[in-house]
Amino acid sequence: MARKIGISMPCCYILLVNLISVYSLVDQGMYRRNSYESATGSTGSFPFLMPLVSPKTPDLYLCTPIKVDPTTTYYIVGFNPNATMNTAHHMLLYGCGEPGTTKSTWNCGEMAQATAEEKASPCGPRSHSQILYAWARDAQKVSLPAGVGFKVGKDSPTKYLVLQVHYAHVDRFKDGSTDDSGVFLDYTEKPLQKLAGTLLLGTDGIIPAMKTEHMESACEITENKVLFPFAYRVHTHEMGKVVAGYRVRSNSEGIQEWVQLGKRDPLTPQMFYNVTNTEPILSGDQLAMRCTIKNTRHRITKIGPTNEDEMCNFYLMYYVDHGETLDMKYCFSQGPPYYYWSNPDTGLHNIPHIEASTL
Ligand code: IYT
Ligand code: CU
Ligand code: CU
Repeated sequence: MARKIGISMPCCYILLVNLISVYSLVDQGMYRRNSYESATGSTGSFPFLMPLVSPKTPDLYLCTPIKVDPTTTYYIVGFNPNATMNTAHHMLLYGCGEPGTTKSTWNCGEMAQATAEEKASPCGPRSHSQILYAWARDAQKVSLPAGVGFKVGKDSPTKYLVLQVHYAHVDRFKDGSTDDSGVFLDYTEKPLQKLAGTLLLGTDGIIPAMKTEHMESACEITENKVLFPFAYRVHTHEMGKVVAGYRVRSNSEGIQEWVQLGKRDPLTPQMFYNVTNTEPILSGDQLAMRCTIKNTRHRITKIGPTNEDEMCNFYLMYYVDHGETLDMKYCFSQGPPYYYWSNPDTGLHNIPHIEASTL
């Protein structure tokens, strides 16, 4: 059975055909070749919505995939959410090399790796994977800066897009009602010079019982590219207090200057927000991030996938004005008790003070 988008939204079926579904995904992982040809140079809005699902378990994370037409390169330039906080707690849009499963929908919670059976991550194991968009709390439409797009499809490692919707409250589905939460993707086939990318900074590590820990990572940009940062997103679990990201550059006196890129309470909606400083990031700069995590439990807490665990992430969205995005996609450290910015071998100094309010 084909996905229901085309049936429920006849207006948009052509767009679906244009953007994505020269192949359309069907239930048991089979692909059906669609006979429509896409017009070159076209621009449009593709409805990437849940296929009328009726979730019955509270706090379900549901994923649905689309295969991007592999014969065409597309540029996603904006995201127009179709969701309300009455139904969806959050949504994430992933770019994947392979989807987590071949089903039309699957359970893809963070605990997916922890528990077995019927669950899988948004992207396939060892597949290319990046977050392109995040929504929470009735967030409005977002557009990338003018002329900037995420490249997907033919000339990109992003071969699939996967939409994850977190259904927190499911009472309204008891009567069999269905949901089509999702996002309209504004796209163009006109080649764009400026390509968007995301870099994910994070840590592993352990937080001792009843202790406030600083989880830090830093990496040098060694590729000869100029990055224009424009948005950031933070992620922790419930014990996160603050997450901050910085660009670190040595001045002519050899003093490291730390410029803040973003800083947030991670318990506010974990969307992408504008960076606090849009100056370019250059080869030789370091990117650094710190999470302040307060463990109020009488036991240690580790970095891990479940709510019993913690995470420490800072996503930086940037564009390059020519050429490809960074080969470096991740910047992870071992975290506490091993890695701190202040370790002698990091080469970092002039480290920002920790505000008393977060101690
Ligand atoms: C261990 C950890 O920090 N996991 C994060 C970051 C992460 C994101 C992606 C790890 C991998 C990825 O492919 I994309 I490997 C994490 O799971 N973060 C959550 C989502 O589950 C992605 C988040 O909301 O940022
Ligand atoms: Cu959520
Ligand atoms: Cu997490």
